[in-house]
Amino acid sequence: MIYDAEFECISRGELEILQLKRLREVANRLYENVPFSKKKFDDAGIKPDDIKNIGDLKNLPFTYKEDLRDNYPFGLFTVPMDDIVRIHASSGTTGKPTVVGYTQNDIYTWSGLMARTLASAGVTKSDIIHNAYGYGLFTGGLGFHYGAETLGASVIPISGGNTKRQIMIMQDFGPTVLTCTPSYALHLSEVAEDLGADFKKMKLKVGVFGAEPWSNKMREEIENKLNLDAIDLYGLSEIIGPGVSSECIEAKDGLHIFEDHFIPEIIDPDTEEVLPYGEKGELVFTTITKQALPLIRYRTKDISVLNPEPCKCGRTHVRMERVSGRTDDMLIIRGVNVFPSQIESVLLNIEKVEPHYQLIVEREGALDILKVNVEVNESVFSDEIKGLQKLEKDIELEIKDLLGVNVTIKLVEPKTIQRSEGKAVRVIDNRKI
Ligand code: DLL
Repeated sequence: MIYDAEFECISRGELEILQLKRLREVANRLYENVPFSKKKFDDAGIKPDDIKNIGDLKNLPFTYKEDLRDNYPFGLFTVPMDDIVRIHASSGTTGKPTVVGYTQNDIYTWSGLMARTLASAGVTKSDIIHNAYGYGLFTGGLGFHYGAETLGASVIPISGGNTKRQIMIMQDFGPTVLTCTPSYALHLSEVAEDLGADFKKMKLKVGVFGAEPWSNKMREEIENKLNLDAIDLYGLSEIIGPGVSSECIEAKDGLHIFEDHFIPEIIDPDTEEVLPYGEKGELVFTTITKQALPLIRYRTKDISVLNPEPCKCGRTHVRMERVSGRTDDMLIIRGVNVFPSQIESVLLNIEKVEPHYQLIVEREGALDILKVNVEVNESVFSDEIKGLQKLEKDIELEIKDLLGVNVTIKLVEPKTIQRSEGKAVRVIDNRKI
């Protein structure tokens, strides 16, 4: 079903006119309300009124995650705090999160886009949605929740965790739609198996999965194990949260980007040059309807390809291929974004450990496990085993407190972590997805 045919099936010509009008409004809004953005425009020698056609977008300055960090927490908001009704956040490259804000109107926009996303997965108001994305600062839980209500579906706000109880609720309440990360979907299937619960006897027909990379192979596995159609959706907090792009159930072949709200570009991350459709590069988005925190040419660091071919579902918006990787070293562990540099900064604050460490990511069953091997100095290593175990637990707690992620710390002998002559290999990712 197409939720918003007027905009989702708009002709390319009309779309460009709409995008240009909205882009000019956003550029003016930033220029007039955010000193940081005005300076960026001035430094680039450009004024919002210089935007005469949509091709002029490429002359505007980029926005980076660091810009949000440098203006932490609310410095890039274009409206006074009185007009902000919601705040979310995701991990940044340092200990500080990236903070995003929404006006009431932004919440309407976002809810509409999430209703669109659900509709493109074939969900209707008759469905019951088991929403196992985390509720809280993460945009997943509340993003889906509001979208489900806007569509008129019934939503079970189960959030993440307590998996056995989730299986019971799925059996008893009969949800027809499952929303969670793809790895959690697989975990649910394992726990169900242990409990002797059978997905073939449940009513689930579709799952809307995203927030972390996954592959078509993993899609097949999920579809077989959970007995449903699995749909990919993509988004990031800075741009709005989930609801930036979504697959359609008709084709399941690329994610339609909601171009009446976000203008995508693919660039070469090194030269920063815009690449033509069909070439692989870094995704860059410009938000053209958001009020509180509009961003121009935001560098996502996600790697994808844009496909302008018409789709059999009738939507005219370009499709992006599944995100195939990132240009930086960000890891996503059970939906939580983790940068090796964050782990490093915790370790470096602990006296007894050396600055030599390695992160090992594994998938045990369906769950991501992050192990950290850390060298300690000779005197610590010759301590009693009890002391070493306590230190391991202390570091684990510290990381959990600061970054919200569970890790397993293993203290290792001095000089056992391989030294490298070039870039240190800090991360070994053994997950096969
Ligand atoms: O993960 C928003 C979201 C919530 C998307 C629920 C989908 C479902 P952040 O926490 O800011 O926001 O993380 C954004 O996650 O830059 C990608 O690297 C990655 N990501 C999100 N969706 C996908 C996907 C949410 N479908 C970062 N495939 C992004 C691959 C994804 N990676």
